[in-house]
Amino acid sequence: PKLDLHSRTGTNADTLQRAILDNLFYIQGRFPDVATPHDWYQAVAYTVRDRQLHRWVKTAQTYKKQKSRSVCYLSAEFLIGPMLGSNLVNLGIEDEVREALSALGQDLDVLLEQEPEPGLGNGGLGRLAACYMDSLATLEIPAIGYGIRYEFGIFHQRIENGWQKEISDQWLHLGNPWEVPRPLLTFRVNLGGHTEHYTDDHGNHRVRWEPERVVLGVAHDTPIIGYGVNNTNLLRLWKAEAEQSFDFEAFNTGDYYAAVEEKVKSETISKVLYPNDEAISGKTLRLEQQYFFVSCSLRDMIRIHLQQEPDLSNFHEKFAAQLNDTHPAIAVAELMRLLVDEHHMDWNPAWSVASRTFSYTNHTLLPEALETWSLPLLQQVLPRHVEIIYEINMRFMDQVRVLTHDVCGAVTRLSIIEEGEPKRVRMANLACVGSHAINGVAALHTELLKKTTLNDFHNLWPEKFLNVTNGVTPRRFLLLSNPKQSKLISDRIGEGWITDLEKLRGLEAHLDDAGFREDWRRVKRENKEALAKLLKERTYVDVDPQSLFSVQAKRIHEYKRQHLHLLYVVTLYNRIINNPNLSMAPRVHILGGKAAPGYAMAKLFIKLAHAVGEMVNRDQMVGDRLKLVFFPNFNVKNAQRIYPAADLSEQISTAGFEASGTGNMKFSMNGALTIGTLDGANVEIREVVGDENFFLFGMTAEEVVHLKTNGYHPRHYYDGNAELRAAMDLIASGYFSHGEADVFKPLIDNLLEHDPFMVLADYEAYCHAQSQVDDLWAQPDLWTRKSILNVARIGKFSSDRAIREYCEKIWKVQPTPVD
Ligand code: 26Q
Repeated sequence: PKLDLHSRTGTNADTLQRAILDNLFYIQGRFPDVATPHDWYQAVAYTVRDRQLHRWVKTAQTYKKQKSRSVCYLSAEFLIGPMLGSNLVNLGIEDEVREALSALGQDLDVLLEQEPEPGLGNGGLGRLAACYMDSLATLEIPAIGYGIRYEFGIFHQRIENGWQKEISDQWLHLGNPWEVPRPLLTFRVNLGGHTEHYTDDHGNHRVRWEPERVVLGVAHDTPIIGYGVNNTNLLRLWKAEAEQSFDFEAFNTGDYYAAVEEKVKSETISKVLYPNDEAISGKTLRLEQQYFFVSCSLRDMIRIHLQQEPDLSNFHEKFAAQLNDTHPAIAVAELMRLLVDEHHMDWNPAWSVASRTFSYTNHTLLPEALETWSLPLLQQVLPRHVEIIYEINMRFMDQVRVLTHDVCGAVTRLSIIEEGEPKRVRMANLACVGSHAINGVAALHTELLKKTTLNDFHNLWPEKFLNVTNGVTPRRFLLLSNPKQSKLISDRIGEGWITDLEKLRGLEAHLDDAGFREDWRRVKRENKEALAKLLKERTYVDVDPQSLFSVQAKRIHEYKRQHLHLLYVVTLYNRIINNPNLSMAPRVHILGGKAAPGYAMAKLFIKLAHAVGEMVNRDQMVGDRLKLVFFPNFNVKNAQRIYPAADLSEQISTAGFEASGTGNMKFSMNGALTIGTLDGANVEIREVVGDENFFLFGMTAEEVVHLKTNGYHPRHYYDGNAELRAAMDLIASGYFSHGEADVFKPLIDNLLEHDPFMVLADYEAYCHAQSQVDDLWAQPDLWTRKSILNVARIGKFSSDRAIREYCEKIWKVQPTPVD
């Protein structure tokens, strides 16, 4: 019989059913009678993967033939989240797979729950990288995401007695059907040791790096499929392995443990994601992680390049490498090392290639959050890179002295080396010097970067600076996570919005259609019912889906001001206590987010949220007027169930501190109104949705700076506002902590004595804005109109728009469609 090549990759329900059964049998070694839901999940996942790989092969062939320029997105984090749902959506086979499964007696929704989430990131920065991978593929841009295959991703958060407990994340435990290990694609990465300078036979000065140890980086590929296109790009993550599984000499002399030790030490490098979303200092392992994945990635790019070109002189024409923050910034020195030491290029042409290859995205304004490494530590791990960084800096300093005449000490601030004991290497300076473009992640953030954090660099090279406001993928965060709202939208304006989010504007034409507004309310109501059910399962708290759902879900940080939110909840509680018959808009306040394990104040916020919730939720006098719930273990999977159910999105950071925020976009896209400060992308969200559709409060970034420089006295606000005083006093009294006044003392004292993020200064304005929320909530139809308008006007915040801007303004790459 003739072999049907497509039988393995066909996408009608019958073929899919056959394939699922085959995979259940031949991969899982199971048959339907004994298969667990997880077995079925794996069988479906492999079925989907076959169809992805089919497209991936076609994609690789096309890119190779067309010799397209590729984007390489270098990021220490890719918070991709569960893959099955989004792959089905992007392949457009969700209905067919659902049908195939139901013929097999299986429910796709149950199987989707089986997938462990790849939590290879902390929060915004890692999730941004994942959204950008989705958009790159959808826009048919050749791209590779390069990162680390952490064996343990971000920890799982469990709550014990109100406190966060970290549980290790074993996402690979039952196998990972989405990745293809490439054991043959392995690089040896040097670490430690010393350098030797010598002259070769032709009289050239050469450098040899004699490492102390060598670690292997093994490629693991996860195909990333675009929506509605054939393009399938690669997420290539590196796993660290030992050079040899045994040190035979040690083994033979009987020292078995010494023999295994090296292996363990090597594999440690990709063992675990650092759960901090701020720079930490002094951690050798973190530096090794960064260098490890950067070195493998650059050498992989060089390998690919040399398959097509005779030499590396036009490397920058074939690759655009984006540095996602400074975490991969050592790439600047590493590419110079590879070009000069290993490929014998002269310094100047090598520098020209490197600086035309790299561009750098900054995600933070806080000078103290900028990454620096102590020189002795760097010397210990990367001796050759210290020499190269000194060479780069010397040439740069010469240039700077001429250009700036050292006005106001600009030279010391621009230097890559920070003087002090010990000296430190400023990774942001290295990234700026080695890149041709530098961007912030929201308009305000970029302006502040230019004026403050990177001001000296902006004075030096104004043309290098530009803004690319962040975006999020509407495939995962609307189409997949909110099928009901998506259907409602598509029924009205067609499906074009999925890849052209500005088309949502078409919804404005339906604003005056009362039936549409009613449908809109019903969908939100159903989404809230689903979340209420989930909340009950996870927290045992009953909430009424009729209430206003006000949500703050993001990493826990003082600058994000979860405590401002909690002070407001306590204020509402006090109002009810003082006036038991108070008539008010019933509210459910939902908080969620992980705290870095070493961040004591953030962990205390979580405890406070639980403590207040416990008292408020069971107080008969309060009834259904007020609930406070902490949703445990906020991750991508949970996020997808939270955004669609929010009425109000809390974006209340101190102005000037949140670089962009991306949760703000996801909430709006799902029909929530925002209560927020003029910070990060909030500014632009308010601009596009209209200020009458946004609850603004609080000081501007300028006012924050002004108040700080003129002396901020939080106690003044405490003394001046009776409700604020009552809320803080109630917490300080031990009312929420079984009479133990000490528990929350650090939090209250900090607010009264320092309040670094000016919570007290913004409290009154925040309460006032919340009252305006209540007023609008009392007019449901008006609320619905504003909700629809938020969605209709949110198109700008698609990651497709952001990626288009990167392609045009920075990467200069064009689409390469795949047939
Ligand atoms: C650095 C060195 C050592 C250890 C950890 C780190 C580290 C890791 C993660 C430092 C920072 C991060 C993450 C930062 C982050 O998520 N920033 C957020 O980026 C989003 C995407 O641009 C923005 O929307 C947020 O405003 C910003 O806070």
